[in-house]
Amino acid sequence: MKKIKNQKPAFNPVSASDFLPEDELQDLQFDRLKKIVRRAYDCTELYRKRMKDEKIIPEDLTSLQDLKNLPFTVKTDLRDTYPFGLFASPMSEIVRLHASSGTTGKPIVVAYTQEDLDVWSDSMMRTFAACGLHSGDIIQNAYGHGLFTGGLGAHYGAEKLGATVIPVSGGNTDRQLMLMQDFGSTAFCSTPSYFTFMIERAAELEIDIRKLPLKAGIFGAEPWTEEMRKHIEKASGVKAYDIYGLSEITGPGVGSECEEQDGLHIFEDYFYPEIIDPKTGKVLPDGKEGELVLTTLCKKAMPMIRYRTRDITMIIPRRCRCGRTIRRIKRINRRSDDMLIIRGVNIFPSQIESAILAVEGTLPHYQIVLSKEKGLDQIEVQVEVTEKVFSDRIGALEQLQSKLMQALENVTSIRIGVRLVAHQTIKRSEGKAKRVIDMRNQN
Ligand code: DLL
Repeated sequence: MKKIKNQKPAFNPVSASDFLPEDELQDLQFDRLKKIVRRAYDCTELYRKRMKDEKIIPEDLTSLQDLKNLPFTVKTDLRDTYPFGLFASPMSEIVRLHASSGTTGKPIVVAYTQEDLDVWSDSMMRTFAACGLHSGDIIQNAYGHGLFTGGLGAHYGAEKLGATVIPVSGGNTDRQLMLMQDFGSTAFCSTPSYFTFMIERAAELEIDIRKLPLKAGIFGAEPWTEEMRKHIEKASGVKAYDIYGLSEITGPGVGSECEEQDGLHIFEDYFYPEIIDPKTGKVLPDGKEGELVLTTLCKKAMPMIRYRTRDITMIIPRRCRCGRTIRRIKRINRRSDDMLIIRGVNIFPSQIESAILAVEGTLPHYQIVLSKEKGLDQIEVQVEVTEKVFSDRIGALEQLQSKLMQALENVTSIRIGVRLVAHQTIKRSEGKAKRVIDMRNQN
C-alpha cells in the first residue's frame, strides 16, 4: 500500500470551552441551568409535577449550588413515560430518535432536535481532539450504527473534527482488519472488549497491528480496567483512550480522557456533574466516591435534570496537566447495580478483571458464572489462557489455576472457583461484552 503521510491539521479543533476560566464556566453553566430547568418545567409534565410536589419553581434557583434541591430523574421515569412522555419539544422539531435496548421489556427512547445534534457533534469532536486526533486522521468507527448511540454519535463528531470517518459498524472482523490495512486507519472506535478480539484475530491472520498506522483506540460503552488498558496497549501498540457516555444524556461524548490518560474530562459546559451518596442522595464533595448524577444544560428535546446514572466514580479534585479547566471523573469500573453479592460478600466484576489480567498467562477473555448448589450461591470464573500454557505440562496449568484463585481471594476475600479454558472458548462480542452469566434462577 502506498503510504499517505498525514498532513498538518487544517485547523486546531481543540475547543475554547475546554479551557474557560472557572468563574466564566460557572456563569455559563448557571445561565444554561436556569433556562433548561424553566424549559423542563414548562414543557414536561413529569418535571413540573415533581417540582410542584417539592414546592419548587424554576425561579428558586439562585445559584448552581441550588441544583441540589431539585428532584432526581431515574431510569424508570423513562420507562414509565415510554415512548415520548419526557419530550420537551414538539415532534416537528425532533429530528432523531435513539433507543437503548436494556435487558428486558421496552427500550428507553431518547430524542434530539437539530440543535441537540449540533451539541452532541461538538462534544464528540472535543472527545476526538482530546484523544489527540485532528483533520487528516482516518477514524474507523466500529461502534454500532443504528438505535445504539455509539455509531452515529462518533460519526458526526469525527466529521466535525474534519477527520475521515469510515462508518464500518461492529462485526466482520476480517473485513475490519482488511480496511484497517488498506485505508491506513489511524484511530479505531469500539468497545474495548471488541478490540481485544481484533487483536487476537489479527495475530491469527499474521497481521502486526504495530506495523500499521493505527495510533489511537477510542474505547468505551462498557466498564474496563487499567489492566485491560495495559494489555491492549502492549499487544497492539495503540494508545487506548477511555470515553464515557450514556443514551439518556446524549450518547458518547459526555466525558473523555485526554492525552494524559488520567481521568475523563466531563464536557461540563453541556453536562453538569454531581456526585451523590447513592443511599442518602446527598451531594458529596469533589474527591469522594459516589454515584454520578448528570444534568443536561443544553438539551432541548429531552432535558435530563439530575439524572442518576448508577455509575460509580468521583470528581478528581485537581486540575489536569493538559490545561483543560473542565473537571475530570475517575474511570468508571462499576455501577451501583452490577454488584454481585456472593455468600454475603460484595464483589464487582471489575475487581475480578483486574485480578486475573495481572496474572501472566491469562487472556483478556473471561466470564463470571453464577449458579446455585443446595441453595447456596456459587461463583466460578472461566478464563482463557494462552495456547502455550494450555499445551504445557498439567503442572503448569494447575499452578496458574492456584495463582488465579489466590489473586481472586486477595481482592474479594472469598474462595472463587477458577476454570481455565482453551483459547476461543468464550463467546466474543461485537459490542458490549457479557461478563456475568447468572444461572441462579434456572433449575
Ligand atoms: O454506551 C454510549 C457510549 C457509546 C459510550 C460509545 C461510549 C462509547 P448506553 O448504551 O446507554 O450508552 O450505556 C451507558 O454504559 O451508564 C455506563 O454504565 C456504561 N459505560 C459507557 N461508557 C463507559 C466507560 C453508551 N467508558 C452505560 N466506562 C453507562 C465504563 C461505561 N462504563
